Amino acid sequence: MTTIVTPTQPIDGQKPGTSGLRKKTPVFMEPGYVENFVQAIFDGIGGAEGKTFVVGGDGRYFNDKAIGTIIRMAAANGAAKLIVGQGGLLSTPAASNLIRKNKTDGGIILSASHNPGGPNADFGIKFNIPNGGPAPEKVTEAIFAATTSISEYRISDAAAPDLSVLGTSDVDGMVVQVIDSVADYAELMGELFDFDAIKALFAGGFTMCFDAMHAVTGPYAKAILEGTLGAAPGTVINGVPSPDFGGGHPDPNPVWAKELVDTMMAADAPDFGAASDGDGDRNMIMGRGQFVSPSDSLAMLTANATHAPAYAKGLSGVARSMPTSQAVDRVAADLGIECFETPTGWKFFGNLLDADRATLCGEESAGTGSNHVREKDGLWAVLLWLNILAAKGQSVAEISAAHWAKFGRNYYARHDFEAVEKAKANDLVDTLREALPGLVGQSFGPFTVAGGTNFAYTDPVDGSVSENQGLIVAFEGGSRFVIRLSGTGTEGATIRLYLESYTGPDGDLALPVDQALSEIVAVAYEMIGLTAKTGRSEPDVVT
Ligand code: G16
Repeated sequence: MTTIVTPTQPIDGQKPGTSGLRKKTPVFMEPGYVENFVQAIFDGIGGAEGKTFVVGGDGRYFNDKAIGTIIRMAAANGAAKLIVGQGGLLSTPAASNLIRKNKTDGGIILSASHNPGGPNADFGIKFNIPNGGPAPEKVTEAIFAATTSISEYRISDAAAPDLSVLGTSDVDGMVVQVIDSVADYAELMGELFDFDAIKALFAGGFTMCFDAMHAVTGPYAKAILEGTLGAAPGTVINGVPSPDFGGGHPDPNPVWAKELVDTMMAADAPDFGAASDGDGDRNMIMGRGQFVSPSDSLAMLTANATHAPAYAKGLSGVARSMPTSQAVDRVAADLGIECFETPTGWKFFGNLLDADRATLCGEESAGTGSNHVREKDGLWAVLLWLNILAAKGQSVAEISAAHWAKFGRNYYARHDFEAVEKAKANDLVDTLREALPGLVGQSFGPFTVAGGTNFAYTDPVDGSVSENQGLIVAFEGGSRFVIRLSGTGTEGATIRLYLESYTGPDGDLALPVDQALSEIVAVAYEMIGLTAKTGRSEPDVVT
């Protein structure tokens, strides 16, 4: 077998965003596109010679072909070994676990997360570092720099092995180990949680619906929930991964997980409902007749985490992304632990977790996780909820009501405006940014502006600074809105408007969310000049 050194040229736009490089699938399928980016990953991390990597993806269209290319390129770049999930499948948290457990030099994960999959949908590649977490900005910048100066890539002409068969093979002197995609992850979950208590819960007639959304979590959820914990067969729905996710968006929110929402809102709803996304790192939590917002879920998990064996000794701290509601801040203050506010992107939690400054982390975008891996973890969040429900013997509704009665309620929603012309979206954000300093003290409807911030973050561990991470307009009394442009969209710009209205423990804690937010929505739309600047008056998606 020989290594072929292929001359190439830089391809525009191979700049990793919030979570790796995400583009339309046909872009990734252009000749040399994957090859250039993978070579840039290897070059950006100082070469692959003698290194070991984990490789896997969420099974979306083109996953198999891209993995074949990565295997042949890793061999040609002198890698010692690849650990690959069977069939090329690994959930993002499972990949993070394997990187850590095997002390590898990192991993390459193929996913566009919650974005749809298929020949005309979305694809993505990201690199995770040896701690198991997404590459921080200094690494993604080095990878991007390599994409702009690349002149050749290296690929073996050996055939990639059959990934459906477990075992070890040799590709041009490199070991490829195909492993069970689920086993190591399932073992880790068994170490973190009180599986006996959850088993007893199910044995006592507790019912649940888990929507895997035709994505990668299906095999994990079936093995753990139905196989190990004894949930009734059929608890996991849409449990077979498909390359186009059954034609849907594998995005666990009330819009895209409608089948689950309908089930949980029905008169005969199960006790508990949950969904996970394309690559298994996001989660949605529901009780009977009730959606738990991701921000509330983080706050409630933080308040109750000590019921799970892994967190029984307490939490060192907690972290949330800036647009996530401030509900968890109140819990952290009550527990007397640190609470960090980071930019959007799981990569910003890595240093806090490594330094044991934070034990739990979470985001409004349906991501929650802990120090067990360095990615957010959908099934982990579901299992922590189950552990808490089992330990407390309460329903989701009872836990929520008690939580709000103690801490008050941060009513919360995110409005997304998709495929907005980039120039218009930038103009909207630029105009508000310039207006921020003059807003303080002004009144809009019932709200008086307490502060306007162009959010910047200084990492408390390594001192690195990330600027321009979103605009915050804070009102007196704890309500606020945040605006930023998505870093994961693949078409035009996606404007994300995050709306939060705080009601204290003595206020009305059981309002419909849209009613509780109606005034702040009207004020925010007006203040950002939404319709004047974009022509839009309704969000495309509300989560
Ligand atoms: C990624 C990041 C998250 C982020 C989300 C949305 O998640 O890991 O930290 O909150 O994107 O980002 P944006 O608002 O920039 O679109 P995932 O699940 O897509 O990998």
